[in-house]
Amino acid sequence: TATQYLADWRPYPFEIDETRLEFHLHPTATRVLSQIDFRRTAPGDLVLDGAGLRTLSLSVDGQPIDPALIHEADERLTIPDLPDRFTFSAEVEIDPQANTALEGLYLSGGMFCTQCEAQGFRHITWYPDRPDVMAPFRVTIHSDQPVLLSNGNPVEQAPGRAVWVDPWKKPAYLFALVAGDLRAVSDHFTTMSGRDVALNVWVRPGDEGRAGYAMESLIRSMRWDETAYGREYDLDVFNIVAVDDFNMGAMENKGLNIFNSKLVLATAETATDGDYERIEGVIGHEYFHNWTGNRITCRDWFQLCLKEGLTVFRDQQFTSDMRSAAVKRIHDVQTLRARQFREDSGPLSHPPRPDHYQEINNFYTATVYEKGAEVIGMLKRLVGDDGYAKALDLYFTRHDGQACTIEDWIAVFQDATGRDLTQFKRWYTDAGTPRLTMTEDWQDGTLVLNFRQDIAPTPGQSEKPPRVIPIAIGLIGPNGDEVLPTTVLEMTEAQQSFRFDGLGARPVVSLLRGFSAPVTVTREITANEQALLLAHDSDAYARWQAGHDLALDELTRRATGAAGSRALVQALGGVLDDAERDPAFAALCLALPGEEEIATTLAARGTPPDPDAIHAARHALLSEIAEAHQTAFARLYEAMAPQGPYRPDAEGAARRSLRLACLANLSRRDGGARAEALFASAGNMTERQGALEQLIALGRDAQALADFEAEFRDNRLVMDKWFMVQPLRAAPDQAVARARALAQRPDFDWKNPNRFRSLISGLTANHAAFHAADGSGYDFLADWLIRLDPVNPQTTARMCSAFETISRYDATRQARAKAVLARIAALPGLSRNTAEMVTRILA
Ligand code: B3K
Ligand code: ZN
Repeated sequence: TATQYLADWRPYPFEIDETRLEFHLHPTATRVLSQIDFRRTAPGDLVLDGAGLRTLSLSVDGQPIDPALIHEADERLTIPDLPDRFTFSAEVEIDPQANTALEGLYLSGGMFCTQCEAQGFRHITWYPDRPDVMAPFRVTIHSDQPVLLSNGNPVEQAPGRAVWVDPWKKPAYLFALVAGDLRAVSDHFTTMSGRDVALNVWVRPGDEGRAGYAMESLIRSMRWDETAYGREYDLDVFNIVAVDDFNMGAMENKGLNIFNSKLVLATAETATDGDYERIEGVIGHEYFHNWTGNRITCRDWFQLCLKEGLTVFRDQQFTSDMRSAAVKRIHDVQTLRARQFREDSGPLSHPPRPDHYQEINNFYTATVYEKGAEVIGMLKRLVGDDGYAKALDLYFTRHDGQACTIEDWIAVFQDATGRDLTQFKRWYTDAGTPRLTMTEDWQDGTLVLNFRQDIAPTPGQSEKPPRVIPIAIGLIGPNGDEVLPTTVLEMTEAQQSFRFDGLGARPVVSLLRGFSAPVTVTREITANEQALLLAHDSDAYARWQAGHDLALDELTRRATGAAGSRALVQALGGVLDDAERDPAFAALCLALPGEEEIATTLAARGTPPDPDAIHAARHALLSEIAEAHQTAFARLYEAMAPQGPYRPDAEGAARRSLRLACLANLSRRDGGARAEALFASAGNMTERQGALEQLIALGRDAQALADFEAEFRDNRLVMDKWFMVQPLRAAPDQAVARARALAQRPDFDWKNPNRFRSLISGLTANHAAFHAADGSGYDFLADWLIRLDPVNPQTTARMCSAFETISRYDATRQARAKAVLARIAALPGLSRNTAEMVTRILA
């Protein structure tokens, strides 16, 4: 399979004045008629993409085109010798029902829907399926389905027929069409310039009562983008559709966002606090794409982080404004470390802007998304809030209607602020997570901080020149007072020192406040100093990080056979005393680093992690904590009981998170009595799922699981949770057997991506179970990847990343994992998606 290179990008030699599409929908034989008005801008052939199309006719200005110009293997149609202006027409037939890959036009529960990013449109008709070819679209849909939707504004609606016109130029990946028996939850929004926009969230009949939160989130998103970025919506209608079969979370198609139903449907009884927060965040994310992605799009797919990094950054800002900024930052850092640092330290490491790929769908990664957002956060820290605002205004005015590159993005910051960002650009082009090492010299009231940055080689990149790293620090005196407020040090060299004079007593450095750069930190610090920061740091992230580091040190020592200390147990006592003042913070501190993170930390220090020892060490430490603080846990469990009806806001979620953290500790001693009581009495899914997870961990789950199933049998999204928590929370030596048994059930509808991911990722997230020494976890995953690949390559390939850490482990585990990967690699007809992932992991 051919590798695509950034260096090979060439401008398309035509522009499109209008694209007209006519769909005659049929489950197995949909006909698509297209007329595309091309205008030449440079010499060259017309090259169109098409995949899996039954081509019925092709013509240019009414003259038939020889079908021999189609090159099936390349999925291309090349027409030479065309005039400067012409209309290309095609008629093709496609089979939505056979489309299990869920790319292009497909059926979900009898409803027609589309997913075109990145290259799905070529499965619909012949087209320049590349993001730098933008056009206004006119779409006519013929179908007996009651609701017919496409992008833009509706211009004709009659039974059996609808016409939609999208006046805004867009690339094909933003095209969408939906036809089905749908019901709308409707509202409207008046924009900052006074235009009225009709808003609809479309769901299946019966789900109307579950779409209210999505609608509220949409309205909050529209208002926020006006106040925070001055961005106004630009069509008469904004539609969101919930579909059950979807490879990803959601898609920002112009004026017609299509969502995985799990990111739309929520009630207190069926959705957790985490679900609500994600719904709000993803509704925001897709809405914000209207400006960062749609009005200004990407020139080519190598630039994916131009829209994704920026839009993640914007949705993070939105969530911090809607909820708690401190909690949001800590959550984001946890996700970045768990997913992106992991990716960056293994065979799949790549820069936020990669320069080659085989299958672009394999690059919708934590690096492109989450690291892409961190890079923007650093840029904002370096140029300041005003500089950032100026640069963004310039970006929107200069590039509206264009398909852009990371170079364009950096240029607006340089032009708006006058700052040279040549070195900064390495954050986009270089892979790898810098390791920042700090040592301290203290003498006569002067503190010198010496920093060194090291970046390990990554696949294809051995040279790693130093990057500019904004290091936010503060200094805390021995009595806990802040002696230096937050100061950003700009590190530009491989080694650099910074000096602070006139200090009274030796302070403790609060390092990397707010997680000011995506780096790992190595420093010498005592448990007492960590405890001081945990108790007194004015920066919430740094305070949490101090406790987290204390816990990680304790856990890694114990997991490698060293004796335990009481430092963490004692420090948590202080956290618990203060817990009622900030329940969310206390809950975050009580959630000790997970087994995966302990493994990562050990591996980074050159010790192959032993999954069983890690599990045992963590279990033992949790039991000590549970015992030492049982009175506080019991008190707080009662104090955090619900005060009135469930509300999915940050305050309520904070109380519930602390309550569930207390429950986890209490369950270690009460045999599950409280968890059973809570499971039976709780009126919301957050507490019910939390209680169920404890019962599974204790092996006392039979009744609760049966009750849960009886109650929610007909609710797919809730049953997904049921499938996920069992392999996730089961004891490691039972989880694989359990997952195998669950996979035999008739309701394990494995072709549905949500159901597949629930069960399979439930297991792969159970670290000691997935990495079982006998290889049973690896075998289980491989068996299912092999089964899913011919059906849905995209979802299969994504889940291969469970293997990205194998080289950390001992020789036996490595050999077992490599053997199953080789088994996958050898399959005849393996998809390009999965083949690329397996090859990279084995390289
Ligand atoms: N842009 C889409 C992702 C499309 C995935 C293609 N495999 C969702 C988002 O990031 O908003
Ligand atoms: Zn996005």
